Amino acid sequence: MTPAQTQPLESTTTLRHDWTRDEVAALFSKPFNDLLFIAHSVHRQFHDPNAVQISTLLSIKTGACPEDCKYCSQSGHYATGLEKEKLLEIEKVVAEAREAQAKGASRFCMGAAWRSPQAKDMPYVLEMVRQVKELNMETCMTLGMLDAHQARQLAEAGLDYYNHNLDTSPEYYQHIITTRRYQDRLDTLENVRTAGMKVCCGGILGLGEGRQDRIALLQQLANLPQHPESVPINRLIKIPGTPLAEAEPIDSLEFIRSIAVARITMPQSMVRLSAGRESMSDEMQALCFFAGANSIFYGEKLLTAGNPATDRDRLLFERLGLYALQSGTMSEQTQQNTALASSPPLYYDAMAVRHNADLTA
Ligand code: SAM
Ligand code: DTB
Ligand code: SF4
Repeated sequence: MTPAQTQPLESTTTLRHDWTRDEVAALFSKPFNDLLFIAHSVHRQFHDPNAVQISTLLSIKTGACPEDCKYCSQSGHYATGLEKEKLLEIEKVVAEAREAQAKGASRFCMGAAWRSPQAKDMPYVLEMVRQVKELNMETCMTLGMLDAHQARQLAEAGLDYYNHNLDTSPEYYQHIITTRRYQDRLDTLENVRTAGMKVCCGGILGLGEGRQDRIALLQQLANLPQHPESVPINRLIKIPGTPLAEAEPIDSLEFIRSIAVARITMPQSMVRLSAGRESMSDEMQALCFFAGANSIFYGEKLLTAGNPATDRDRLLFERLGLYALQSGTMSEQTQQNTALASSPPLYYDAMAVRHNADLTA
């Protein structure tokens, strides 16, 4: 069955960029079953519900970061015991990309612990992009803030995605990071867009924020001039030595709700169940996929922290009947499904949704 045939909603979704906080809050407040039903219906309308895009991460420059993000193992402000590493050699990065591709990753994401790249680093990272592209993999980088020139350089080298997260609400941001402003993040996102790259932008949950901050984060993301193609939702991995080492974990159902709201407000985007899967049960991950997550990081290490064993992920995919999207198929699928979707806005009425569901039974 195609996604269009299985979706129970009569009307379909248009992309909106004018979400109010009250509207996002109303989604969060829905009964869990209603919220998940709506999110899953939207998901089927735009995506193959059993396809998951797989990315693999590599830290290309580790630790000693001048920024003070309170969650991060790599910040030079905290004693986390992390071993620092200079910018890796290009050959080493390409070898890692080749290995990730052999294991099924369609995208290779390279992360550097910088506030922003320096001019002397650019030729190396540009060459990394060119050589990983030659493997016929999608490329993503996260190097901190970019000015317009750096963004153009990366785009010209062929970089597909740039990851730069808003992390939390504008109001809570200063409690988490003091060395830059929310507006700095928005400026980099604009430079990335203007240069023509795809945007990967999301946040972390479990920083001690309240629901109002999760609402505001998702509202910010959904109201960007264009939705990020990729929306990573990270669950805080508590790093000893950081100020958030003892943070109260976010409730699992609240995390799943957040995935569902991301799916509803950014229907066409890939929502990535990002850091923190190691601490999630298979059942919780299954609910995240049902709620609209359709991308993961695969491989036993993220940048510095752990990720589920590849055997566990393979088994999970098998048990859930999920399969890995091949490079390129995601955008084709999204385009196809977008073409299937017509213009009337989705009417978020749980009773109407139930009624329509009955009609398709
Ligand atoms: N330095 C770059 C920057 O800040 O944009 C990129 C690297 S940073 C590690 C990328 C993202 O990873 C952060 O924005 C944050 O959302 C996530 N992250 C970092 N440490 C994390 C942790 N301990 N748990 C969960 N997510 C984390
Ligand atoms: C994102 O949102 N999550 C990834 C990726 N973008 C770069 C990074 C997760 C990092 C988790 C902590 C670590 O490995 O140090
Ligand atoms: Fe540096 Fe990025 Fe970590 Fe912040 S999240 S300390 S900018 S590596």
